[in-house]
Amino acid sequence: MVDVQRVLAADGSVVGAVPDMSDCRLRELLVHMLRVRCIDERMLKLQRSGRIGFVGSTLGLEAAMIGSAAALGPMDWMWSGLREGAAAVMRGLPLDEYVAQMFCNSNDTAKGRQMCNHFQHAGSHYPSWSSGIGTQLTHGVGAALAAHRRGLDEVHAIYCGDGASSSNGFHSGLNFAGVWKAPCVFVLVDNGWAISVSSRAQTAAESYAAKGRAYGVPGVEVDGNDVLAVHGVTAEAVETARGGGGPSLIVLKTYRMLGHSSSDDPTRYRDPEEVAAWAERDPIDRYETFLLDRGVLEAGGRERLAAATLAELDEVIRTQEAAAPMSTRTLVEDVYAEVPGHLRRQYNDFARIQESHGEARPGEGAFPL
Ligand SMILES: Cc1ncc(C[n+]2csc(CCOP(=O)(O)OP(=O)(O)O)c2C)c(N)n1
Ligand SMILES: [Mg+2]
Repeated sequence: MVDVQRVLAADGSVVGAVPDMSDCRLRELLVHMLRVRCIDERMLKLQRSGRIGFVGSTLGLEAAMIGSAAALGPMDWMWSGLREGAAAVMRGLPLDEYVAQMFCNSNDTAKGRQMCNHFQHAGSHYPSWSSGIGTQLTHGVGAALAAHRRGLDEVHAIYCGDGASSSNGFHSGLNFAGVWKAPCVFVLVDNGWAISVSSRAQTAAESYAAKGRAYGVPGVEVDGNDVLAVHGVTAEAVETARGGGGPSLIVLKTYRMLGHSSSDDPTRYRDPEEVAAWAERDPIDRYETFLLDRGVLEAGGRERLAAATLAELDEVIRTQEAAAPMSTRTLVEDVYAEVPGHLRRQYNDFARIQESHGEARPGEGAFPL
């Protein structure tokens, strides 16, 4: 049996060593977790009302995401799995860029080359998500190693899900990192499910943390709904990696409260009692109780913080929903310094068809040949 590291019990009582953090920093963690939840709530509503196409919910994962990402410095890198977009907001991804990506409008920095809900932000060292499971592990390790060889003080946090632990990238990534002592931290978010495959059915290993052993990468399991435990363990692993001590594998035990995505119906494959049991371990309720007991949060503080975030979000949504769609011309741009003749001809044909179906404004972006 692997011990699960914990600072706060599910009822918010203290059962481990509280990390040495100022009251202001402790409160900040709650603010960011609430932002994750508010963003999730608003995006789901937009999707359900047909205003955006797709959402991968993060309900229940707030402590795992924020506790771990908050342990990184601004020079460090964060390689997302499938659900850490709101942690990038904490690291500097502007909220309007986040929402623009959800609408895939003309402000989307991915220029519509990703499906929505796949973020990137160069400014905060947050590379673009990959829908292909597990690819980020080898990319992240390579980048960590390159940074080390160039003498840069960077740690690369590489996230993946329980399902991704069965991908090729997981094994080559951990092996590569172990052999070369790459300055990285693997954050495996075990949220109970990989679409409809239960985490228990994903592996015959005694635990996900034990998987690191084969590669000489020490593994630890943490209560992923306990933001203080997640933060403390990640901070230690980041320090080790920064000091040349090599990579670690952190397994965050948490739960995906809603479906895999807005296209999924989880009631078809999981027991409502399991979901109800995890609702009792809500990461925000737990942390709120701790902060109230400690006098760092005032009664009604959570509601006021959430209301302010929702108001900010609604303003951003209004602006981004009204923004122009991405120009279809971007389909053929950015590959060649100058769009070659054969692509211009194909695009012009396409633009004519779009116009005749009323799906594009007259002459939109057509290339004069
Ligand atoms: C290489 C590859 N295989 C299969 C899929 C289909 N797929 C998308 S998400 C997913 C499950 C991912 O589960 P997990 O890693 O636990 O992440 P979570 O969705 O729980 O955050 C699968 C199998 C894919 N995107 N890429
Ligand atoms: Mg999962």
